[in-house]
Amino acid sequence: MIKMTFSAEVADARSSGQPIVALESTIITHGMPYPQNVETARLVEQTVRDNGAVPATIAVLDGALHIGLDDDQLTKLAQADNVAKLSRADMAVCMATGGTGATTVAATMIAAHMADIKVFATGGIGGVHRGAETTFDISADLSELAQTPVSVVAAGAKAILDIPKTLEVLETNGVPVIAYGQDSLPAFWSATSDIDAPLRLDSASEIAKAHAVRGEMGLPGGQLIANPIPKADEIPQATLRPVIDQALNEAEERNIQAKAVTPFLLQRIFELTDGASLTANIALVRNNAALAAKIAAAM
Ligand code: PSU
Ligand code: MN
Repeated sequence: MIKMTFSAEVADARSSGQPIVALESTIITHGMPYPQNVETARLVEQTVRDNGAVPATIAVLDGALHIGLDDDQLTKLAQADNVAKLSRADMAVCMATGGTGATTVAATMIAAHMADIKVFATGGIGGVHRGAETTFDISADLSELAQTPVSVVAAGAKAILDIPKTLEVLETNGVPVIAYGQDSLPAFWSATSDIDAPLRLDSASEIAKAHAVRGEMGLPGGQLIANPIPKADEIPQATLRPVIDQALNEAEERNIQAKAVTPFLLQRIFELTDGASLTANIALVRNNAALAAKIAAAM
């Protein structure tokens, strides 16, 4: 029933036992404008290769679950309008009806696990939105981390979110949040925040080992690896704070809801920073891809 299609590169890596890193596609369709989205997707794939692993960008195309996209498929997806944003709740319906959709962190984790891929790189995970006490807007990415055994390398949760509440939900659900190489929890566009990460590890091999130990213990779920954006590429928190506040106010005034919230905020912050947020976003995704490749190789 399920149609799972591997790219030639990924099929080859599977048969020869090379390390593979999963990559999501919502960041392409809903997280960045064209043509930077497809340029970034290609750069991120190349970064994975340069660091010793094979990239598998995941999406649903005409009902088939693709593990690895060729350049033509990547370009088409990046240019398409009205691509669905798929999470755990809507992935199966999309596949059953022959639809096309981009996978969020949650959906990419599900697909990666189906394809036996243990490491996944993205920009920033979804989390608890500010005002969640009235909207109940909590990303399905968090519950996915609690149940699907994939290690996700991200630059923390996106700074548009309520970070303390996001950490609380992750803790309640038993998700290890591991800062890489520093005590402070990275804040997406900024390398540090004023919150310490619950855990810290300093090498890819330790992260790989922790993933394996969880598996041996029979614990469900994955790990969130919070990898700071390189200092040279960061936008300091103080610069971003008023921009994020303005974007959040506009979202409220325009009554932006549900799946549209994150894409709206990212687009407004891109405009309000004259593109600087996108430049930082590209740098942090590449940095995450490099670390994910090293973790996958260490496994
Ligand atoms: N990382 C980025 N840009 C993005 C995303 C992650 O740098 O656009 C996407 C991921 O697909 C993540 C989604 O799962 O944003 C979160 O959406 P929501 O807040 O609606 O759960
Ligand atoms: Mn949401």
